This record gives sequence, structure tokens and C-alpha cells, in this order.
Amino acid sequence: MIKGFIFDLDGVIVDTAKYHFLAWKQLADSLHIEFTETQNEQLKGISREKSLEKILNWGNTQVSTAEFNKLMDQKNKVYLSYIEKMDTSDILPDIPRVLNFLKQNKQAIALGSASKNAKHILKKTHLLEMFDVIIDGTSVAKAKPNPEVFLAAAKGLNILPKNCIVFEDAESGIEAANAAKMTSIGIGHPEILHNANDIFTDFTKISNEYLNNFISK
Ligand code: G16
Ligand code: MG
Repeated sequence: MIKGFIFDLDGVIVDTAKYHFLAWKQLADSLHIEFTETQNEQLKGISREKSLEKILNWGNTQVSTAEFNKLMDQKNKVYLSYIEKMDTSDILPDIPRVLNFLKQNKQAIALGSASKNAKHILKKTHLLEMFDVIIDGTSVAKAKPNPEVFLAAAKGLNILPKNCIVFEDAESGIEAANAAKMTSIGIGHPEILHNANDIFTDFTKISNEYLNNFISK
């Protein structure tokens, strides 16, 4: 049976989560707001706008709309400076094997990311052509944990949500996949992703046999 396999981008396909952190950290430092890696966990999977709102809240800082937009641009410029250096070596381990296996088995593959830079990153890593459908921060309004991004991906693939499998590294993403009534697979730490249907530290732990279980059902 053809299933819909939906991949988050940052932290699942590429390790850009570290670049988001570095860019937000630089911005927070310039505003004299304390910002830790633990706080950064809460920014994973959520939009640029929501991330800045949270950082400003943590720092009890209020800014005008114009300043807010300027700060978002500032963060994105720093983030893009990291992205410019990306190539195929930034693809996370075993992602090519998993994508190729699904393609060979004629499965439907989508991207479900909150990032407005998603297509740019997929181009830099030469992965764009692997995806039948791309839903990113430019095509959806409601941020994860809202299921909109994954429901739009399922619709684009023409596969029922219950026949979709989502790979996510963020708590908000697992919540979104669960709300969409899809199978949620957490990639990362069990203590953060405990609401997922299944959890793996990374794709090297996800065998072709495991993927085949979804396809043969
Ligand atoms: C990603 C990251 C988030 C980031 C968001 C927006 O989502 O996990 O930390 O805030 O994209 O990114 P941008 O500023 O590039 O539009 P995902 O869903 O791919 O993990
Ligand atoms: Mg992510």
C-alpha cells in the first residue's frame, strides 16, 4: 500500500537546528537577553515570528512592530550566512538510504517544515527532487503544534492522514502529527519526544525492515 512519509526538515533531514540556535543566541546576546539551549528546545519547529515573541518575553522586552520585523530579518541574515556553507555533507546520517528505499518502493514523500528557508536548504543539499510535495513556512499560516502543515502535506500527496507517517525532532511537531491522527516518529531524545508513537535517536536506527512494516500493512 502507498503510504505518505512526511519529513520535518530542521533536525530530521539536516542538522540546521544548531544554526537556528547560534543565530538566535547572537540576537539575544545583542539584546542582553539570557538564552540557553534548554530554552532553545521550545523554539524547535515553531515559526520565526513565534520564536522571537518567546525570546522577547523571556527577556521582558517590548519592541515596536518595526523593530520586531528588523530583529527577525537580523536573525535570518545570520542564519542564512550559515546556510550558505551547506552542501550534501550536511545531510543527517542514513537520510539518503531511507529516502531511496521509500522511492524504490514507490512510496509518497513530503516535506512538512515550519521554515521559510526550506526550499533553499533542499536545493543546497541536492534533495529537492526527492520530495513529491513540499509544505513549508511559505505555504502554511498556523505553526506547529497546529496540524495544518502535515494535513496540507497529506492532501498534497492525496493520502489519508491515517496513512501518513511523520518524522519529527520537535515536541511541537510530534503534537502536530498526533493532532493530525498520523503515526508520529520522534527523532531525538525520549524525554522530549515521549508523546511520539515510536522514538529513535537517529535514522541509523531505522531499518528498511522497520519501514517495510508500514508499507506492507
Ligand atoms: C524550523 C525550525 C524552527 C524555526 C522554523 C522557522 O522548523 O525547527 O526552529 O524557527 O523552522 O524557520 P525559518 O526562520 O527558516 O523560517 P522545522 O519545522 O523544519 O523543524
Ligand atoms: Mg525540526
